Amino acid sequence: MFGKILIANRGEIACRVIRTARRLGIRSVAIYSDADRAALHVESADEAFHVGPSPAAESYLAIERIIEACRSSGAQAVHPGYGFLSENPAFVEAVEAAGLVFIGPPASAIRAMGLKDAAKALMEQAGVPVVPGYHGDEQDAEFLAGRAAAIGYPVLIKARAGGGGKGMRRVEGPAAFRAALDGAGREALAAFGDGAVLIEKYLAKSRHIETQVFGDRHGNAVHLLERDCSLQRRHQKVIEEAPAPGMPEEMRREMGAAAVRAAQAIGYVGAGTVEFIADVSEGLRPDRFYFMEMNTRLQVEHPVTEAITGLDLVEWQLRVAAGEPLPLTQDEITLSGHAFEARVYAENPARGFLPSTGRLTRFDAPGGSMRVDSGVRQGDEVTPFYDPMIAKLIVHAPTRAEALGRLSDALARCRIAGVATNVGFLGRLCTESNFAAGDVDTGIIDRGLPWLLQEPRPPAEAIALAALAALGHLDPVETCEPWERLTGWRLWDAAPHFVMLEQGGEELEIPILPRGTGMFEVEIEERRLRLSVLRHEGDGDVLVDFGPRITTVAFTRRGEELTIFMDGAAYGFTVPDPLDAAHHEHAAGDHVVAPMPGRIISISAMSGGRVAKGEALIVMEAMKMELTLTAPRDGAIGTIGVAVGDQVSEGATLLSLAAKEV
Ligand code: MV4
Repeated sequence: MFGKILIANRGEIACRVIRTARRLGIRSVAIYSDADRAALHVESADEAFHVGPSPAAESYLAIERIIEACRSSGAQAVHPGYGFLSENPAFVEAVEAAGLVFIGPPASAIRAMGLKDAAKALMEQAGVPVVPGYHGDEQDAEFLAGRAAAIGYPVLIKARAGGGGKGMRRVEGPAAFRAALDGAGREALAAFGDGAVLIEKYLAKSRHIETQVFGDRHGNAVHLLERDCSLQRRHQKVIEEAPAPGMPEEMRREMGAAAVRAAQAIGYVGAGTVEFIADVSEGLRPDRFYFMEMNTRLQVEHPVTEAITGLDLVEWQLRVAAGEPLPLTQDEITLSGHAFEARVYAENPARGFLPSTGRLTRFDAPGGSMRVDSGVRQGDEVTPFYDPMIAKLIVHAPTRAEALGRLSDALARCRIAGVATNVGFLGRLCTESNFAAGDVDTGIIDRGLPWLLQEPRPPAEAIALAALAALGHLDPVETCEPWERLTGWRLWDAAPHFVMLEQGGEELEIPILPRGTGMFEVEIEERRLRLSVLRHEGDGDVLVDFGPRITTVAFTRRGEELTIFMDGAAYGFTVPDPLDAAHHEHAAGDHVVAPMPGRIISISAMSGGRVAKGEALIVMEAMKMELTLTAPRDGAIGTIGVAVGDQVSEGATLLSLAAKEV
């Protein structure tokens, strides 16, 4: 076995590989770009080498710099992860030319699968079923139109160099064929520098089912069952599962055997995935699955296979690369339970899933029996340079229903702030009826998109908590001195504090009435909510009594951004900066707000009295300084919410001017 390996990747997959290397007593070397100097994968590895500037083309794709890092570190082998150089045969050759081992297939196997038309021809010869269609060299438009007619419409035109749906066109009938062909060819040429296409029968209702395969250097190959990746959006996988729901045992056997034949046909070594498309217009049938392509790397979704087989696929990769035979025979590989993986992304579903960058001001993934594969930690920055995946949540349970329940629960307990995420979207997807029933197909997300994108409006309870958090009432109280805790509370009558919040483009002004230690009344849309803060559990978690319901909520505040986590949802609010409010008349509007926590020293305003803009109204002591708060505009004094001697928190409304006379 190797003594030291270099991981030519970053993020969660680099961390994933490092974990297994460490367990096997193999030292790990990370590489990093400028943006990743303090990244988790750098910290996790035994050593780390800089390979270049932040853009991947100058760092994680810079073959020479990476080979140089291998030499400097003395690594004996290179794990490519997924993406970046993982399926680049020139990289494999460079690694091998440097006298190192590539932890993956031979360059020849990658090349054999690189062009879809050649791969399909090869697979057909190997007895692997392929979608009825044309995948030859002839590209004459007349000729291709003839083939399309022979296949029977609808047909799908695909780029032979393609993948990810680029250069793909569905054609309903002969009249539309020429235009679609020209479009697909142009797109393929632009994307891959190769305009050649192939034509397939279009399968109207399909599933994406893929088989995990492994080969060793001794001519053995096995499969590790299948995954269903039908839940995709724009050819990006969203939730994957294993095994494929409803898969008949006979079909599993046939698909597995076909995948092994595919691997053997190209002399495959290491971890690979054979992607099939299953025609499910009449349900899953053993004779209705077809080879699509082979991914010659470890895939993002490999953990669901690990969950149901109990195997460590990275360990297998390392053993095979070191020349050991496959650890198990086909008979020894068994299926146990059901697993799901959800990909949590920093992206904004409401804005067309636009990647969201920024600092992860909060990142709490659920613990317990859950597997969370991540390459970032709280406080890290999600940059525009790389894939914005934050984490993969992987659950495993005896049955599909239980596993889906766990996934749903895990998503509900995810607390992420600082960037937009797809967590709510994933949570709703878990409740989609066809998916929940195991009746999946590749169209589920597109058909459900309108409601999957519906972010719920915050309930009154969440707005109330946001208002309390804005005033600091959800912060842990440091002192045990009861009088110090009675912010704004007076025996004879409670003085309301007004909190300004912004939510979903709306401005809210929320009155809060302190009702004693940790007790408040909050008025929202004419409704008075009574609630008590019972306990601070640390890190923003608070136990709240809404009477009769008690629930744990959480909040994160950074600058003006406030997130309330409640009942499995995250609600974002903006709290206008009180410092701005006090100093900028446009923001101050009708209120005098405490710019920081402190004590009221004197009040020169009188209820009903007229004041001029800039006139001193309240003096408070804050951080051992005296602050004079002035009238934000000309007008009459409305309510005075504080008394001399009151302790007030940052953002508390101290005084309001009467509404402007028109
Ligand atoms: C197809 C198909 C229907 N019929 N091929 C999408 C990406 C590329 N890997 C192949 N894709 C498809 N090929 C035939 N002959 C439907 C798709 C397809 C799809 C496949 C898997 C998962 C999601 C998908 C979403 C849209 C279309």
